[in-house]
Amino acid sequence: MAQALDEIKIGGLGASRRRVEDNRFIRGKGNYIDDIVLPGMLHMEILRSPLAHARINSIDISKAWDIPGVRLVLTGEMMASRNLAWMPTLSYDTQAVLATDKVRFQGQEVACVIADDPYIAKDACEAIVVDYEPLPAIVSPQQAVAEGAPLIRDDKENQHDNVVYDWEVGDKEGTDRAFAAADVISELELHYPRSHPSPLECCGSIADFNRATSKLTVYMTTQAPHIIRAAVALVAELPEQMIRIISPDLGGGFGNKVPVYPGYVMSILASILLERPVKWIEDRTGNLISTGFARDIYLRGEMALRQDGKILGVRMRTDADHGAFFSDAQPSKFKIGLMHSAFSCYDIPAAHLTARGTYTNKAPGGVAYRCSFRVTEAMFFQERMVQAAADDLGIDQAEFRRINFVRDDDFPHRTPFGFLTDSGQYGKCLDVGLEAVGYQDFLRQKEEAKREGRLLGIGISTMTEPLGAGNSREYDILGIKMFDSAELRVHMTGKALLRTGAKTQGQGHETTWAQIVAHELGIPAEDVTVEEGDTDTAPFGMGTYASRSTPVAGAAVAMVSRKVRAKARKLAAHLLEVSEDDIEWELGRFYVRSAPDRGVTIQECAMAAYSNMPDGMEPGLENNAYYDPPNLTWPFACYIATVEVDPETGVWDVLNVVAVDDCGVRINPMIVEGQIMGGLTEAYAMSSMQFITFDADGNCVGSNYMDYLLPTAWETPGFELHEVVTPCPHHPIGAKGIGECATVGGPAAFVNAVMDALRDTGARNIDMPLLPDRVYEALTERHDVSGAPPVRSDDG
Ligand code: MCN
Ligand code: CUN
Repeated sequence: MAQALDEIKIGGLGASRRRVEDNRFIRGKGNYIDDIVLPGMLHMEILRSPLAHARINSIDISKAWDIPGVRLVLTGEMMASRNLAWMPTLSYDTQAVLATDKVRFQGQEVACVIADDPYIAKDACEAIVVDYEPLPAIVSPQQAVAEGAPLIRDDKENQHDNVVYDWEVGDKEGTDRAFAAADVISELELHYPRSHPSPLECCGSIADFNRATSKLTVYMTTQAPHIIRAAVALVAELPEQMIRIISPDLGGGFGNKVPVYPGYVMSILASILLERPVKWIEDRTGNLISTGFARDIYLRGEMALRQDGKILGVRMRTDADHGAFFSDAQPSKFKIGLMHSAFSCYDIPAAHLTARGTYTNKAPGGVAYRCSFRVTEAMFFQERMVQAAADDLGIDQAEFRRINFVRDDDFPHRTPFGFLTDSGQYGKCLDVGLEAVGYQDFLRQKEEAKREGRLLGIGISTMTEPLGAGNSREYDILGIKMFDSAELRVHMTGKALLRTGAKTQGQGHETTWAQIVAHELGIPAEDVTVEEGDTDTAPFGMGTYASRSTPVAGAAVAMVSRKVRAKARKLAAHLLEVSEDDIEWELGRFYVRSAPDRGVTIQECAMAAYSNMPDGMEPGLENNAYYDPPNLTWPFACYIATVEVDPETGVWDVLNVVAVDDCGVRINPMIVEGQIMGGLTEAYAMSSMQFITFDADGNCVGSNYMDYLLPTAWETPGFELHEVVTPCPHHPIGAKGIGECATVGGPAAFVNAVMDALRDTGARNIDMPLLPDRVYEALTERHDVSGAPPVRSDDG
């Protein structure tokens, strides 16, 4: 009798299958944007502004034109004559493609040169003479709204101040009542510093316009090729079928490759004008100073507490610095992304959030860097406020969380800001973490250490976060609803080709999507090729960010596989000469219910689809599926860090990190663990070393890897991983997103741990990054250390 297939052996759900894409990556055979060389290709270089805020009096490009090998020099004025000096952003604002009137941040694009090689283009950029008239620079939200602040966006007709938006959500009266009834009010002010996703591969594009066919092909480092195609079609008024966006192998994205950058636009325009392929590759400094940054937001948080530990209400007031243009990619309904997902794992009767965004003389951005629309900031603020509140009440921090968690039988649960969570086991998740870290033991060790003058601390961060936009009812970008798609083609030999509208940047989709097909159809994962990123071949999709691929495109993969299975069942009935109703399915095989030995494999059905289909049946075995999820997915986690702070220097060492994640059913446990470890590494980086700051003139400090620090394996602590599994109730295979969880929840664990070690000093907060000198200052001067680290002016 035939044996059902072993799902793990065929690389189905739960198999820690090795990543198939790594085969080419570790051999140096990846195909990144800079690997692509087209016949007759020219090279583009961008001249960037050295000043943060200045009027442009004139730009003299004559010397640049004189350099042999220069093919084209573009300035804002020339763009303006084609109505292309400004482009719309994904948040209904405008952004300068090349500056015309003013420069508004250091690193802004002022001109570009297209030449035979990149060196000539660079030399020609240096030969361009720009006459700037410097203006005072604004480098913080506080300065932006101060009396007499210069108006940054004087290009916009109805903009009379530097405020981008003022937004509120929640129940104001209810929250006021909660505060009136509180025994204790806990307050905390925090800053989440500006940081940068900094993928190892910078951004770039190669535009190739063919006048003879009218086809525009653009190779581009983008996480969302179909959105780019739509944007090009709408902005440049080109027919959509004549635009092909190809996102080749990406050397990481981390959110940096969601926005539309001027470099992309200029390479497209240059290729149209010159009728030659034009390549633009950003250098590291260009990437760090001009492309989508993250965070840069201040919080004033208040919590209304009852003496017994119950949270009655929460007030949050955020002040976000959006830079010179509001270019976030985020659902259009929510002005500050999903900041209001804060406190979703806690049962809080009333909450209110007001959020203000301001323009400053810094690069635009705000919601990139493993964040899922500001969820990173939301969870950091939440967990810092939770620790402060527990301290204020004198309640153990684990116990305080337990008191306030939404209980397992309380789902579906309406969160304080109106989301609907559908499942969770937060208490269990915390318990697994406490057990793993040896909580009670550590508290004893901490007391003993204190007697020896040593400072130990433990930090906990628990959270649930919304991943996977949409559903299309609530989530759209520029009016385009958020759903996703998959297309599956089973060849006659039973091998298959799967395409989705997502775009992997290193997450391993080529490996994991094949595993979903293996689970649904019993076709071994190694027999399924996965392709993404080419708009001419991939079905429409909204791209990969907000850890939406598994929740949305991954669900579409399961659904399309089921459609294919439904047709295969008809073929099986035909081959077995029984009614479809008499057919049963087990992994990889249909059989006759009354005679289980009589069966056909999925591969035999595939062959029949091309060679022996029943009369009247359409040949072939392929289908597509569009999936609009009923809700977001709500993974949750508990991260715990223990640290020792050196009282002599402020240096802190991580002793132990425990992570307990619940992302529902894990498709590939090894890939999930890789995502968590990568996320924790970033969390450690942000809490300990990583930030971008600006001096009073708007000069960016953090424009290279000497100033902007990426932790290597040497600095990074080890991580101990555990799991809880609560399948997502509405996802076809019970999976939830995981791509950002550890980056989102991790930073608060580290900061809470250091603040716990410093508890006796009376300091309540040190803003990130917790550089040793800041920790030392808090220790010795016994006060908070707030705001972005100041720029040192040792030289002058
Ligand atoms: N996975 C799984 N089981 C689950 C959930 C996920 O096996 N229950 C697998 C997925 O199939 C996928 C990976 O884990 O291979 C991540 O899945 P998911 O959580 O769906 O996230 P996305 O694929 O949508 O990736 C986006 C997310 C984001 S938004 C950022 S930012 C980020 C991140 O992924 N950027 C990354 N992780 C990154 N990892 C790498 N290597 N490079 C980036 O640029
Ligand atoms: Cu916000 S970084 Mo990821 O969502 O691409």
